[in-house]
Amino acid sequence: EKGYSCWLQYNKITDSKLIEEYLPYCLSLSFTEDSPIVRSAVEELADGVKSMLDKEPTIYNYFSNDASIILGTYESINLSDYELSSDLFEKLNDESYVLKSVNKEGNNKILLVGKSDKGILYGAYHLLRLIQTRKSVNSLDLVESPRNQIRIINQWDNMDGSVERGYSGNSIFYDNNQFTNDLYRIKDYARLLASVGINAISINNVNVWEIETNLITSKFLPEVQKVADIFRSYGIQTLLSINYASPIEIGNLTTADPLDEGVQQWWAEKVKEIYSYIPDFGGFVVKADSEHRPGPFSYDRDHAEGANVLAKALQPYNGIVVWRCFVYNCLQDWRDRTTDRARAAYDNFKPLDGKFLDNVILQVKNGPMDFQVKEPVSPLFGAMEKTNQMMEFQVAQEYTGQQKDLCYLVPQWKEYFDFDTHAKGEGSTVKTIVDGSMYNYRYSGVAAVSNIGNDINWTGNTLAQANFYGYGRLIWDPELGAEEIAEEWVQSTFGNDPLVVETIKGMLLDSWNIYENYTAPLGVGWMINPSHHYGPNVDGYEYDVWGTYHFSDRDGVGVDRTVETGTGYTNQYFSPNAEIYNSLENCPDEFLLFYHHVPYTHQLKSGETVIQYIYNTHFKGVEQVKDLIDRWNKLDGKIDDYRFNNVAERLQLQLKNAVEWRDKINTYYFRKSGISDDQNRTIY
Ligand code: BDP
Repeated sequence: EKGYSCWLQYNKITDSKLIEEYLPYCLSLSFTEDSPIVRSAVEELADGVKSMLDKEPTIYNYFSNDASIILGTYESINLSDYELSSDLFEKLNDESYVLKSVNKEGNNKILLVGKSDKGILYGAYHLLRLIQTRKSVNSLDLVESPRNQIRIINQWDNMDGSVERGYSGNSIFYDNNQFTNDLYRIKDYARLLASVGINAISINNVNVWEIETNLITSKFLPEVQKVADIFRSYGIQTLLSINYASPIEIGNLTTADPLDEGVQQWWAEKVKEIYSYIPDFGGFVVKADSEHRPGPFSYDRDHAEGANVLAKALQPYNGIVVWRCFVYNCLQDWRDRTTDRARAAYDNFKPLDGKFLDNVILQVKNGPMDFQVKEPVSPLFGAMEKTNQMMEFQVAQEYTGQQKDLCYLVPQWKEYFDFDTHAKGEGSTVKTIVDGSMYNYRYSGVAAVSNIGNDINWTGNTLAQANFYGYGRLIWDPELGAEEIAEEWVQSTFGNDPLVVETIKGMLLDSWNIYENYTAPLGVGWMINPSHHYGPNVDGYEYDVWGTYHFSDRDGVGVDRTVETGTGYTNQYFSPNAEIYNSLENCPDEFLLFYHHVPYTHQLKSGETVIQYIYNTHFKGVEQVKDLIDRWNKLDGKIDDYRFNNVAERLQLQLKNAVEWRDKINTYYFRKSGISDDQNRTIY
């Protein structure tokens, strides 16, 4: 095993007690209606059962009372036979399902009823997960619905085969400016995505270069269609990132002005053409007026005007525009210390609330900066009552160790979800905004940048699969615990040996904090090498036009974002968050340097000074990485060599990285501050 199957291992069960329990339920399978999605569910169940129980189930493609697994939609199954009523299903959404164990005339059966075929597929994966994690299936009585409507993954794949911020090989979609022929791998990717509930994918980078601009032309649409056909049979809608200047670049127009009639007409026809290939096409993902990408600003139009021209074209087909809010001035003058990149998304978008058509959804990064190891939640969440929003996470570990260093991100994502914005008083958590319930958004959900590539194990570091898995599971149900998700993932991926499960789970759960310990302290962010974003670089961004500084000098460190003396960013939050962050006294330590510039001797709530905290965490972080290595080494021989070595090698790289961070950060602050470590440890 090299990690290719990820969490869909379906390893043979050897415990005879378990076989005794599962086997009677898995002898045969009957499906009451047919569709490509139902076929995917049946195929997965049959393969999983055969592999785990060594018994190929008999398959009936009609209703058979004899079958031990019966699956169908609520309209095709005689619900009353199983003490179910259609009232229940009327209240559920299209992706919901019921899993129920029943005993009919002395025979154990499992009933899997979907509201639609998508529900059946998700239920099939659920059942397989239960068996993989050795849960009892004797008294199942589950009703499941995803909490978030759009659950999308964004590929940052370029057609030359490279992946922007990819740390696991090249693209599985493209090579040499063509689509790859390996449709099997794309199908396996669809299986992985569907197994954790992902229902949409954008298949090209948000930065759309010349060649990818042609994805929406007849040159490539037949290929996009093939990919979309595969994803469709796993309940996944396909979207494309587009170039805002397409009317000029591929349409021979002289403008891309969204208010120009010729441009509007052009988009309408273009969209019609796309739907002739892909009737359930999802829509466009757009990065406009950001980091040198074209957009409506060139024509003095705002983002709403920019997005609406696309939305209008997509409306007749129920397509959506996913408009990204990662907009800031990346050419700010580094001598201008008043520009605050953190303010940008809110300043640009908040004034436009209510101006977007209702098939536009704003995709907002979790924090105001850019996927740092620690940054507060974006103040845009809650601030736009009349505009659909979704949250963007980054599963790819761009700033969190690039899949060399271990960093399990589910705990971080949970913090964002659980954050109380107070937008409508106490309890206005981010998760109730992004799931659409707080403001009744027509479209809502969560997006994330994918971390996969064509490495044999998909994610470079095998343990980084946990982030892919965890992303899907958490956005399906934000109430799941980070530990629960980690445990499921380890069991499905590495089996059920308690030592293996406890060790890997523990490593995952500790990893985010460890990474934070040896990198940028107390929320200050950005002390990373510019451009490739791996390893420490204390003053790199100080002299970089892209902005973001930590303002360290001989007297202190941190960014003053207060209203009185700083950038005023704190005011973008609702009360009482605004006042809490604005106050040096009340600001939580974890974000202290994000909001305040303080002397090195400033005392944290723990009693430690800032400078001593920096030294302590950086020494500690390295020790913790050594400890991770020891913990992993205990698994030698307990898991297969390939995956063992894959992780062991990366842990060594992590150690090297942590040592470099420790030494550079500690030395830097020692020299800046002139204050010694109170334990006299070696600082260079
Ligand atoms: C940053 C990445 C850059 C992306 C950009 C984005 O460094 O490669 O293009 O985000 O999200 O994190 O558009």
